[in-house]
Amino acid sequence: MPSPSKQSNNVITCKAAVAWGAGEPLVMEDVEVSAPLPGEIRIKVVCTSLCRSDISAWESQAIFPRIFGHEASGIVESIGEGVDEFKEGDHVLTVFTGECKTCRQCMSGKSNICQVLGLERRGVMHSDQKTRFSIRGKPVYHYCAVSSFSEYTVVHSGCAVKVSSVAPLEKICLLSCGAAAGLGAAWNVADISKGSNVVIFGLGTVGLSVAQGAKLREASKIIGVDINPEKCQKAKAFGITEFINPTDCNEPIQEVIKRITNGGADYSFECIGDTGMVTTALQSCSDGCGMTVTLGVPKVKPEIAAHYGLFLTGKTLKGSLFGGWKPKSDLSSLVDMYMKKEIQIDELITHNMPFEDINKAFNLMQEGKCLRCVIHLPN
Ligand code: COD
Ligand code: ZN
Repeated sequence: MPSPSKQSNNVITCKAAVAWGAGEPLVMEDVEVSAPLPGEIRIKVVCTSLCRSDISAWESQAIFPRIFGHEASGIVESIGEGVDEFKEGDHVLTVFTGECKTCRQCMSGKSNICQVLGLERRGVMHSDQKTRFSIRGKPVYHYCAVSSFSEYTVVHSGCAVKVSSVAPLEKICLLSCGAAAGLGAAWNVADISKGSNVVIFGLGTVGLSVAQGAKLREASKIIGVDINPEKCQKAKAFGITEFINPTDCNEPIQEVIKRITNGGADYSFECIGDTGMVTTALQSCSDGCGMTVTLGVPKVKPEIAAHYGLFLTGKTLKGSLFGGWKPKSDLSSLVDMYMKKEIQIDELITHNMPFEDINKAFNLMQEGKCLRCVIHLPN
């Protein structure tokens, strides 16, 4: 691929993998990336991993043309006016739910959902509802205000975190979404206690990271549920003590769980993105104190059906986004934990591939043949 070019107005023209329509293979295009506006930075993307929610949005949403990708690492290339926390050359992780540090939610110790830079769903930048990408002058939309399937991207400075320059960017990109979301759901949202019983529905990167979090909290039973039998072996390495494939069971999965946990799990986690499974997860946890945590982003049927009796008996249903982490405040310490080998990430990476092969990563994930594919952008 030819190298990116910079014009006098500081616009960069570079390669990006553009989605032109729902479910259509991405196309490598020459895209103009504007200079960062005040409060923004432009990042040279180094690595980006493919997350299930990129696939779900690509299959089901209507905003096109669009540049997906929201789990990424990179190097700051240029800085917009008024940004003093970054300098050119800083190593960063992008974050799909930002932190302005000044709004009511950011000031609260109880929430990580920023009122200014929270999840952006319309495909534009938070500040002016416009895009920073174009092809021959026509706008190309963003995804989650990150859009890392591009050699360069522009993000709000509140949607990037400076990390240690010695941390391997080809690994820590996973902490920008999936791995951190799972660990945080176990630690911050559920706050799993030692000796408890945990059940995890869906053993992708997110579910396995919940398992790792549960293992590090010394949960006694960590039950993994997945319809893909190939997940069993990997699951053990992440702390799963029992693997159940619902297709092998002669009774509803919640009954199996209740039996092996003597009445229900203390914590259940929905990591599939299927709202029907949220109900099953609630039914699988214990009366009185059982808690279900949702991590999945559903592709279809967003409504949850649950009999009120489930709550009458004292169960809790808790939502989570990005594992409750405040990204700007918390993420660099997760990188440091990885560097000290306190958490595992490498084992979640099943494939590495060059940028031009990005559609292969989409195929692998659709076919359930990978955990994380790390896509390496050109140097
Ligand atoms: N029963 C059991 N297991 C199932 C079933 C089923 N009916 N259906 C699918 N599964 C399994 C699959 O075999 C697979 O192993 C697993 O569920 C899902 O794993 P992946 O690899 O497809 O997905 P992950 O782990 O990358 O993503 C997980 C979520 C589906 C939870 C996804 O919604 C997500 O990434 N959420 C958290 C991140 C987030 O908040 N993103 C928001 C940014 S927009
Ligand atoms: Zn905020």
